[in-house]
Amino acid sequence: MEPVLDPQEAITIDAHLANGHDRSLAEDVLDGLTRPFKELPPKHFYDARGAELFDRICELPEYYQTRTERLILQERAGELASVTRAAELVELGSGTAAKTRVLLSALHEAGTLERYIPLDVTERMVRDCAESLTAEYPGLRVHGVIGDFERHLERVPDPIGPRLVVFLGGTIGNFPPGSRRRFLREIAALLGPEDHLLMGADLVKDPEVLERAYDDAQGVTAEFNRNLLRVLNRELAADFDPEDFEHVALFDHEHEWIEMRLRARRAHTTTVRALDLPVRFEQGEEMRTEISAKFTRERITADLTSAGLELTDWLTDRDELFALTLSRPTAI
Ligand code: SAH
Ligand code: AVI
Repeated sequence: MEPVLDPQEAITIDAHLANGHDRSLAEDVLDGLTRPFKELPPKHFYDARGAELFDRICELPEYYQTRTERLILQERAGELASVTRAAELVELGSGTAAKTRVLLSALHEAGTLERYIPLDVTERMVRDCAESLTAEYPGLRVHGVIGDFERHLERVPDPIGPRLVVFLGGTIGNFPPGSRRRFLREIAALLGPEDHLLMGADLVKDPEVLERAYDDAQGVTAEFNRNLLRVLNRELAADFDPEDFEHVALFDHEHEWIEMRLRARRAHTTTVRALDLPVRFEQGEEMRTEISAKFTRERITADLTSAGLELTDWLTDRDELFALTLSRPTAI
């Protein structure tokens, strides 16, 4: 018999954002919009509307990443469950945990899974996911962490047994190379000698395929990009007209990453009233809103090694569009 847990016992939620997140948005805007080349970090895309638009992106024919990663997980989840024997799964940037269910089911069937720890900046997603997963997996405890994975990793609760940390979707590609390695070191600090990290990485491929994935025919990614301006309007009383900006997605061959930008259609000045900050845009001026790095096996292995992690398995699809890396702390 599965143990039956009272929903109140099964779910714990820790919230670490409160006003802190607003402060980080204000700091990022003050820093990023006063630079000669304007830039904002991608974590601010994900308010309720941004999260919904991201879900729609995942269903787009051009956005091969989600379905490919899901397929790899479906093919290999049983094996991952028996190798890791994880009692808990910690997920960074968990979102709706749609693909995670494949892993949770395999660990549940293997009889090792006790706890799931989703960590995400979007409060609603952490709460909804805790409720649905405790209903779907009898006996599972969910300890949700509403937080910023760049600031709150030390708030992940202490382990209760073998741990599997997962970082899916290729979100590691949204870090520039230097911070990527620093972040991987911080993730490594969550792992004991028997624990594992499973991380998704989008692979280098035909630039046309990549650019289409970030500039889809229906314009969903364009709307996701422009949603950032709506976040600034709401949170910081800015007066952007999103229609003043055009969505740009291009592959940077030198760095092997996609850049998303917003290009001003006309010269104008907006005001971020909460910061008393006028921001001037010239016609055609571009603001960078995201990088999404594409990897080779060599590059991701080098990043993991520099963080004290050794690659133990490389899981990919037949066309090598996407890969999942399984790694663990390097034995000393
Ligand atoms: N893991 C899911 C979602 C990927 S989208 C998937 O593979 O489909 C990126 C997710 O990371 C979003 O849910 C977003 O809210 C979250 N996120 C982005 N930046 C974050 C940050 N700095 N800290 C915590 N979560 C973040
Ligand atoms: C979350 N992250 C991995 C996505 C990506 O592909 O870099 C975000 C995204 N941006 C545009 N489309 C999807």
